[in-house]
Amino acid sequence: MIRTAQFTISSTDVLRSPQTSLPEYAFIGRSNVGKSSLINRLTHQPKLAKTSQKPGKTLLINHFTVNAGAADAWALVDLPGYGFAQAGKAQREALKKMIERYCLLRDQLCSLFVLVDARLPLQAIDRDFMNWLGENSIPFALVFTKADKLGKERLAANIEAYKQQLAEFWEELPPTFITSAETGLGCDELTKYIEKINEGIG
Ligand SMILES: Nc1nc2c(ncn2[C@@H]2O[C@H](COP(=O)(O)OP(=O)(O)O)[C@@H](O)[C@H]2O)c(=O)[nH]1
Ligand SMILES: [Mg+2]
Repeated sequence: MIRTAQFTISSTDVLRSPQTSLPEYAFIGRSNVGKSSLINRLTHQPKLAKTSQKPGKTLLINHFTVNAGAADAWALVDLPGYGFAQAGKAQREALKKMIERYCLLRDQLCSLFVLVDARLPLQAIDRDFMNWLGENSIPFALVFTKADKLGKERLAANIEAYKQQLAEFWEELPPTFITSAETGLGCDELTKYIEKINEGIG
């Protein structure tokens, strides 16, 4: 159960991230895929993470604490979106470095959630990033977003096609979740997944 959630701090580098031992989960994906919206829906706080219709707004590592002070507390992170085309090359490179350093050096990171738009086929940038995670043994789950924008059959067909694309170069698929920040679809499953990992650690 997510009872409370609060903003902790923003940081520009993993070494400036809060020094806590809470199990941590981070949301990542392309700009505008719905990272902040899903965090808000999960935590039942519509204004916790800043959302925007304009992509490329989050340039910091934003830290949140769930159930602060309780035995079942954990940390949630909203990472900057990758591959924002309109950002300059230097900014894209800096963000890439920030993201990679966080993934590689954040010891308490239990799992990343890689968010992808349920309406789109596998995008090269997501494929490359997930391959990079695999090569570096960084655990992650795949989260399809904006499921409400598709009809039931279309959604099922898209997800199936997406998984088949992944299966072309992976032997094993990561855990997957189908979500909507609009309707709350998949949020209970995501929360339960996190709690199960936390129980395994605690
Ligand atoms: N219909 C629908 N729109 C969504 C959903 N999630 C996000 N959006 C919209 O997509 C845009 C980008 O969302 P945001 O959470 O800021 O994306 P971020 O850049 O990945 O953090 C906003 O206009 C949101 O309202 C969803 O599940 N359903
Ligand atoms: Mg955002």
